[in-house]
Amino acid sequence: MVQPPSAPVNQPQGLRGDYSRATEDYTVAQDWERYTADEHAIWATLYARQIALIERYAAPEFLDGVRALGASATQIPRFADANRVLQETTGWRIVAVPGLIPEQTFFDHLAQLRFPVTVWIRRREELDYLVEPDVFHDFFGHVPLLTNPIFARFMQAYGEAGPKALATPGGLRMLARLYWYMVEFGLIRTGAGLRVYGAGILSSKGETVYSIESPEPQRAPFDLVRVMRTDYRIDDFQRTYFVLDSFEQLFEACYNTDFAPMYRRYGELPPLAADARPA
Ligand code: HBI
Ligand code: FE
Repeated sequence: MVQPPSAPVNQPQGLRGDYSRATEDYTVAQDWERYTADEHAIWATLYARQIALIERYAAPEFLDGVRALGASATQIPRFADANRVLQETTGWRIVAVPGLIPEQTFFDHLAQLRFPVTVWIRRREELDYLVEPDVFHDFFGHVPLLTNPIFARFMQAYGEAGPKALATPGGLRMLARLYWYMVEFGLIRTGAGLRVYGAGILSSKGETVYSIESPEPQRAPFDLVRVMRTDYRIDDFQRTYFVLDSFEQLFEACYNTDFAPMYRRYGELPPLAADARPA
């Protein structure tokens, strides 16, 4: 998700792609009253589809977060309500943004315990597939785990890693792969079997089932260097999912590692293929 924020959007509607009101840190007011009945109905459709799946497929920490947030099944959530829950659990909050924002700003928000959530919602014709984040992806997919102290701490450390990545050739690409595979498309092993925690999967009906049930994709144990070297698909289900043993494993691997030597060693090499199987 690294398009320039000013990229024109095909079909402007409401606040979609409207950066004109954004402040210096790219935040806007959520302006909840502006959502139409049809937009709330789209939320309700998406929410009902995913709620029916997550009990079976999502990680217990994600389900705990969904319960703690107590978001409405029928209306787009008010960010202020989620913020009361987040403040009490991990001290995070969400801020409203018009869409993708520049990397540096994105990293800075995370480092400051602010998660940017896109304000607009997709159209009915786009229920199953969207290239850019909307409020359903950002809120339903990302916000629940921000109630988990270890995962939230990892997200902060991720934001703090931004400046060094931006300053090193190939660094941003490598750091972005960590986000892609471990925040958007991560799986985790539990006592009850493999579960999903990645936001890109859990906001997609098709990939929630595919990532766990399909014999096609590779499911590889988490390996920091391999993750940061592996190319990814943005237009199809993933060829490889990386599997955590615990969120502590992710936090420890990242918090205790200086990424700079990795950037220097691998940053300018071609990536490993998305479906690469190590020799
Ligand atoms: N902006 N709103 C938003 N959401 C993202 O997930 C996002 C972004 N800007 C940059 C970005 N992601 C990526 O470059 C990072 O994940 C590396
Ligand atoms: Fe996302």
